[in-house]
Amino acid sequence: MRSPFVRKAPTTDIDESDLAITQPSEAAAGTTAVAVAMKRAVEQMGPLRTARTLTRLNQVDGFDCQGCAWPDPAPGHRHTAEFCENGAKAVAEEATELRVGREFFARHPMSELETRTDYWLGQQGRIVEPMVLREGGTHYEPLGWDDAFALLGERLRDLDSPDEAIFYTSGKTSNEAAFVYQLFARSLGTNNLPDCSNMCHESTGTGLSASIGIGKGSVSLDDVHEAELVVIAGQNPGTNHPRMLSALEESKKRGAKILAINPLREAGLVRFKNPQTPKGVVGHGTGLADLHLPVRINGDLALFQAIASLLVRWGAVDSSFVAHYTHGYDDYVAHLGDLDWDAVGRATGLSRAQVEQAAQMIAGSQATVYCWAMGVTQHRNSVATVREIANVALLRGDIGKPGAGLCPVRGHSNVQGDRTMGIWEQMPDTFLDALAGEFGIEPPREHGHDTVGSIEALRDGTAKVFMGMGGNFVAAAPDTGVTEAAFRGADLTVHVSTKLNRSHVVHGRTALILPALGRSERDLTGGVRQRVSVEDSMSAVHASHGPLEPASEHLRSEVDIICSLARATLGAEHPVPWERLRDDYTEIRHSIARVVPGCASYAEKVDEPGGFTLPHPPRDTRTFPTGSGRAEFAVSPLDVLHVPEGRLLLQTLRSHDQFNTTIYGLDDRYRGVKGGRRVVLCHRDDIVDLGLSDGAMVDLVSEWTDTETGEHSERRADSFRVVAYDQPRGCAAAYYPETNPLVPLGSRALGSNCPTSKSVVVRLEPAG
Ligand SMILES: Nc1nc2c(c(=O)[nH]1)N[C@H]1C(S)=C(S)[C@@H](COP(=O)(O)OP(=O)(O)OC[C@H]3O[C@@H](n4cnc5c(=O)[nH]c(N)nc54)[C@H](O)[C@@H]3O)O[C@H]1N2
Ligand SMILES: Nc1nc2c(c(=O)[nH]1)N[C@H]1C(S)=C(S)[C@@H](COP(=O)(O)OP(=O)(O)OC[C@H]3O[C@@H](n4cnc5c(=O)[nH]c(N)nc54)[C@H](O)[C@@H]3O)O[C@H]1N2
Ligand SMILES: [Mo]
Repeated sequence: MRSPFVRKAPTTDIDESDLAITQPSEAAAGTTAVAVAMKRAVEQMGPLRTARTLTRLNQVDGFDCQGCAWPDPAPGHRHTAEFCENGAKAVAEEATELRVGREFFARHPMSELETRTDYWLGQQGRIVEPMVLREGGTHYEPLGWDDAFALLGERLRDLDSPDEAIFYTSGKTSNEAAFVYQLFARSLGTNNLPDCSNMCHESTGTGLSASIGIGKGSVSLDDVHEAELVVIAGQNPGTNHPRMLSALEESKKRGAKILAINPLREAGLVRFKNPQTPKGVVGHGTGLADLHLPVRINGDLALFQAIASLLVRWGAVDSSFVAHYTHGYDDYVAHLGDLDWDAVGRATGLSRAQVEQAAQMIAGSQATVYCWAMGVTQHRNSVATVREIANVALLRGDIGKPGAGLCPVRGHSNVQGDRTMGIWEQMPDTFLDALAGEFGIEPPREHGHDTVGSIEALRDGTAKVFMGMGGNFVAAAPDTGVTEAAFRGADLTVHVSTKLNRSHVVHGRTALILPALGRSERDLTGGVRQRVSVEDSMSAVHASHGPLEPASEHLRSEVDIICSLARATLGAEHPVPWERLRDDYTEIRHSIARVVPGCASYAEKVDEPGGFTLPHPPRDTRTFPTGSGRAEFAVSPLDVLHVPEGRLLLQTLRSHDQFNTTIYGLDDRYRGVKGGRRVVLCHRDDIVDLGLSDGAMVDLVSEWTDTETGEHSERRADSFRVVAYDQPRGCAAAYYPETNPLVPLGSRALGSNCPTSKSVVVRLEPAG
């Protein structure tokens, strides 16, 4: 019998007429967060499973949270409850007792499912057996695993070229699964390995690789604790990385200052009530940000350039660091000499006094950690912006010393690990050589498609099969209209998934769903208890052991699915020992040790308590693996994003009740939005100037001109309620993925090809 606590799946979709707006909160977390976490967990999992699950979350012998990539404290320094409200929601989402079995699919024709929101689809429960939608079929039907592998294997073998297949990865995939997945794609003969990172921190990877020679952050959790100043730009940790707030509280306790750079005054940036300390539960909490700069959307490049110019002017430069470790300083200083303060004002919306105040905080700190996330990476100028942040760190010598460094805060819990394991359409030849040497295969050398390239290839018919290792490509990708049409044109779309989502109901001519074990579940592949490993945002790698009984006996692990598929596709004669890798993941770890740089003795090291940290030359020894052997100052033109009269610059962001396209609930508690999602937050005066009123219903129309072709195009998303919300003039915010139809496929960050989801020019039309 099912626990009486288990909530029923919703029978209807979101009813936006229930929407209610209240005042935004100042403080994040505290008792409300604990209460909400427990309520959600018990509703989904029942009390026993909740207790069993949450006590193992992020513990040394437990499992890694499926939520964000924020690191765990060292063993011995962890709380009994080392998780946050949103981590608990992520776990409950996976450990739900609701099931989507063959009866569900028999009851719901595709004509109905394709009208459902991701909220409804995801809340129906865990998928329990492989399903196929045959060409022209009206319903998904069950099929056996062997038949599923045979079908997919045959389609892959029949392609004219392996480059007609695309292998996407979302960032929850473990290192072991990621390693065999890229090995399979390359054994087949393609580098088409797009991932969610292409829409996320790609600008960080591109920018940092050019500036410091490695695309990852240079800090440890201790550095955050020991910093004198923590800069947080374009990130909403109270919602998306709540455990970061505990680290910031620790830094504050030791005297650190915090500088928040964000168009919105996000609750977690202002004040924090730690649910894990008695004071945090009952008291007023810790004030976090010492200075909040309400930067105009897209103004960060100008802001950091202006800060750099002040640091140089004031002589607040670590000249010894610059002389020993950097290249390009003179050109950079010459460029800063031409700084146009009017342009800085237009780009940032900030006064010179505000910029000077921020620069003084940086000049006055001997150890600064610079954090950033999507508010920095999803713009046309994002690579340049990341490099400008790095420029400031270089001026201050803030790399490779305690309490200082660059800290891109990653999204998905293993997105960084997946890239380390070779999930990238352009892995360097050194990696491919090692792969060839280890397995006796000949990996292709030509670069593959990234996310945007994959959509274009599907749209143009040059790609025919899409396989997703987790994720929800159709909903997460930009330009929903174009992406959905591209998907529908595919011969075959395949998803390895835990829950139903939009990418299963917008599909190719044939579609397959292959249901996988989640990270919270026991993995007995090959008849033994397997574990996997993951890498967090600070390059720390450790093992993860799922404690729970699987949602169904038919589920298979991602490693099992990939290796079995590879065996079915490539045959028994293929040089990679697919079955051996599948039956003992330690074999995969031994191969990782020989192929992936920095992973010597991988199998042994992941099992040490707390795991190990991958080498990072700039952090470890101030060695910069760039062409010049030094950290590179970047000279970037200061740009001001032009928004035509009567238009707003829209950012698409996350509410407090979602994980990317998975919608947990309908409350964005800290921002005071309850019971609905179709809102557009605008400045009070802009609402008046546009002839609208608070509460009015509008359609959002994005306007975009392709700079290469000069072609102008418009995209629409209908029925949003206007909500007056404090932010710089000319800016607006609305939730992703409802706004993805507005993000043009052609609008991408220069250098990284990341869709510009945080700067969409829109006009608001009264809803028709
Ligand atoms: N609970 C939960 N946790 C998550 C996720 C989730 O959906 N839910 N998603 C995960 C993933 S994959 C990721 S990548 C991360 C995302 O973590 P965030 O980057 O925090 O996510 P967003 O909601 O996109 O928030 C972007 C922030 O940047 C600000 N911003 C927007 N434009 C600009 C700008 O031009 N300049 C500056 N300075 N700020 C700007 C916004 O106001 C907002 O505070 O979180 C991860 N963790
Ligand atoms: N407009 C706009 N678009 C954006 C963004 C934005 O800020 N604005 N952010 C971008 C960012 S940062 C990212 S990272 C992408 C996210 O893009 P994705 O990673 O593709 O999307 P998710 O919503 O995280 O994927 C959720 C699905 O993953 C599956 N899943 C969950 N857990 C598991 C598991 O353990 N195994 C397997 N096999 N499947 C699992 C479930 O079926 C679930 O429905 O979206 C990007 N898109
Ligand atoms: Mo992300």
